[in-house]
Amino acid sequence: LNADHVTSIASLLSAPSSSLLTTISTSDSSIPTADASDLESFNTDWMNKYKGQSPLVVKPKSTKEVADVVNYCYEHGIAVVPQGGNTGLVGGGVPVHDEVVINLSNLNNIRSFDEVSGTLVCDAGCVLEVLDNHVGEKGYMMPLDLGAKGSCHIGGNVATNAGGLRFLRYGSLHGNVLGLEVVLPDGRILDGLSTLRKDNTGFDLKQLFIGSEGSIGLITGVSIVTPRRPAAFNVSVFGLNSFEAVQKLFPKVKASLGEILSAFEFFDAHAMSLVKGHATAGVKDPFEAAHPFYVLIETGGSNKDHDDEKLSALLEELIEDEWVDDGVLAENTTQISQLWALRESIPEAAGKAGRVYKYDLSMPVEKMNELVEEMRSRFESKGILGADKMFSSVVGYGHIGDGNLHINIVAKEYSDEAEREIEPFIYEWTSNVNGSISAEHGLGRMKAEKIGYSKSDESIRIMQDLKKLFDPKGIFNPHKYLPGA
Ligand code: FAD
Ligand code: 2HG
Ligand code: ZN
Repeated sequence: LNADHVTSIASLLSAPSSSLLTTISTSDSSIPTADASDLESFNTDWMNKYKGQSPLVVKPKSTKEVADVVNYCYEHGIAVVPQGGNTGLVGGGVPVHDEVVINLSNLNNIRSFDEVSGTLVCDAGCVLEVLDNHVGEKGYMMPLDLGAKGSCHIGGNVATNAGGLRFLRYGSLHGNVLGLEVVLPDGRILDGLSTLRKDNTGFDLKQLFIGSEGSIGLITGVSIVTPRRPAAFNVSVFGLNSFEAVQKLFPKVKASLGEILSAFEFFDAHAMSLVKGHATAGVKDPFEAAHPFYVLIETGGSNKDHDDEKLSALLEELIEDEWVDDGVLAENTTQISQLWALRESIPEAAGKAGRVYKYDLSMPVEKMNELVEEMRSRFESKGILGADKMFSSVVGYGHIGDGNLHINIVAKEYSDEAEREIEPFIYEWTSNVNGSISAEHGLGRMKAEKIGYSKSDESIRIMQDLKKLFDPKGIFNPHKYLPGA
């Protein structure tokens, strides 16, 4: 490791006296060995952008095993990377050098579900979609939903404070998580798995771990409140001719649909082209003509007739009074999935088109498209945007109902030269409109040194003090999250 405060795992493994492998052995006495290709997926992130060289991946099956591994690493000054489903988009879940990967996929039991309160208690390594199916059978749903639901873990969701597609309706994990069980960097277990909705006794410590991206503790258990699953869902997609029309549509839709609105997402024509050209088979443009912008709305309510009536009246008005240029309404669950696929498969389509620089920004809604267009014309004027140029497309989309814009810039290759064309310009621009350079994906490796664009020096110093308090040896997720970590 290129850090003084941690021991190189490679040197420990090669040292004849090293007992690391045997010391961390689980109840299974045969310790599997791995070659480089087995380790590659744990060392490489979802985007293929960040790569580490860890020779060791540990997959504990219980909180006690996590604590033993972490305690061993603490005693020996060995750096670790907590890893969930490895779907993170800022390089936080893979090693920078040869840190030990503590992968939680074997810590995946559902501990309890209370059908009266809707409170779920589970291991951190449970996959989000598995949990959603589990509580779904009892008439509930997880309060968050993301395109990565089939792979990401609830522990990873909490560690990144993931937002996602239904944040608009169900809010942040800071509100939905009731308690956490966390292994601290010295191996102590902080048991805070409360199921209480109200508890004003002292500092709310769990909040520090929500969104801390594995920098101060490893989440092993999660207690979370789940809302009732709506009896009826409806999804509609509109084509609009300007970004101003998108902006105006949001308050109109909110006012008309009220409590049944569960998502309000947008994507531009460039994103639609990407999806049509590169997404999985079956994704189809439902419109005859292309539109500069698209909005997807979802409703979820307890009375289908009531929702249908409300939505039909709104759609009629939107078309007649030209709020939108065109619109389609899903008639069954297959069509609902098809419409959602247009929006949800944008990241995957971008990944198939090339190497993707991803920016996840919060800013006033009226500024969003200005930035996307400025980025595009900046590249055009330099002659570096086009099918076989440095960048092939700039797409804008996101959770507009939450003020969260995603910009994906598709490049031929990842290179310092390409990155210099984008940064620091995009961060400065965002900072100048008082936005956030990380709305929901976190800081990870990508933005550890950039936090100053969104937070004051004093705030950063306090965060660094907190990091030292929890992790005095700096062994948890080094080189990530905070400057100088
Ligand atoms: P990982 O990628 O494994 O890890 C992410 C970070 O959390 C790392 O820093 C890691 O060290 C830490 N970590 C993981 N598990 C633990 C743990 N148990 N304890 C402590 N630290 C831990 N994000 C959104 O917010 N909204 C979206 O809509 C969204 N959509 C996505 C769509 C796609 C197709 C993809 C690929 C990603 C998307 N993401 C989205 C990003 C990502 O899925 C989320 O950040 C997710 O919450 C990460 O979970 P994970 O289990 O994969 O974590
Ligand atoms: C989404 O909203 C995710 O689809 C991913 O947050 C965004 O890939 C991205 O940039
Ligand atoms: Zn998102």
